[in-house]
Amino acid sequence: MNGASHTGFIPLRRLRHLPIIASSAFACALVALCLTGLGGAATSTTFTDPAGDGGTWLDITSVDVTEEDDGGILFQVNFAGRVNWDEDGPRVALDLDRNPDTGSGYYGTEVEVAFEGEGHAREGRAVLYRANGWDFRGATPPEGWGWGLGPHEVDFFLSRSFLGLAPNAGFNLVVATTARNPDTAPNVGTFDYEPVPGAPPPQLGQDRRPPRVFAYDSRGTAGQPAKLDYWVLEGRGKARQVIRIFKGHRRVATIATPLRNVSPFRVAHARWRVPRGAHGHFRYSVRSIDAAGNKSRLAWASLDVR
Ligand SMILES: [Ca+2]
Ligand SMILES: [Ca+2]
Ligand SMILES: [Ca+2]
Repeated sequence: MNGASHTGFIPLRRLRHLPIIASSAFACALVALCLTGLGGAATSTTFTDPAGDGGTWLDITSVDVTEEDDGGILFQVNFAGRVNWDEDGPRVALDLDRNPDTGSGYYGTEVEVAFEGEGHAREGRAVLYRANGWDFRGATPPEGWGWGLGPHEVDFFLSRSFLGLAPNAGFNLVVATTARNPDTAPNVGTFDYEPVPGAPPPQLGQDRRPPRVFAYDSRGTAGQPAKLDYWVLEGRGKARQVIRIFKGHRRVATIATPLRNVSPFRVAHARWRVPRGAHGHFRYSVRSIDAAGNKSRLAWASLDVR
């Protein structure tokens, strides 16, 4: 994902918070102690992700969700390599109503907690966001929330009451690293977390929310394929795109993709071979259509050909 596109979605606003766990080499041990001290029995569910698919320094291998009797939930994100605390770390996004058609563009998640690295002369820390339309907005963390770092893990700790979750309510979650080519767990869509074993996920109604699409100014060379960048947000993670390329008011090409997985964590692109002898300013539009046939608005960007 390119930085420019990301800026509009991940708010850069920094919020103050009160971590119960400082950023230190012993943070994980403290998390464990904390949890042990807070309540009695804990139950843990592990979601795995392949190693080696990250393509970045952070390669997720698993996500553990551990529940305490008192309603605390620990999210432990585990990595194949060592965590570099200077860099922005993983984000955990939660679809609390288990409805991909409500909430943010990250598969309909309502809450996101993310680790922001130690760059820019400040300490690394966790930040909390709540969905605001398709986007997220910084939120004030509750008392008693926490986060921790280990050589191979980043942990977040939140309570069911803060998340508005009933004691046995399930939720969906997705974890993603912050990178141009991020690793996500799962690779497509969200994990279905069900604290009551065997309980089926809720039935979804008709998808009535169209995708949202952004297009990014691109450059091309006559006679060469040009990359037309765009970014699709669709709660259910499947859409097809129609890309139309114009010179002035004249349409010069149309590209249609099949219905396929679209990740909100990646910028996608279509390739168009620029005709020989073409030059100057072109424009292109992108429309995204989800599996139910809901159509996005048109997104426009320029294609400058040298
Ligand atoms: Ca991985
Ligand atoms: Ca939702
Ligand atoms: Ca939809």
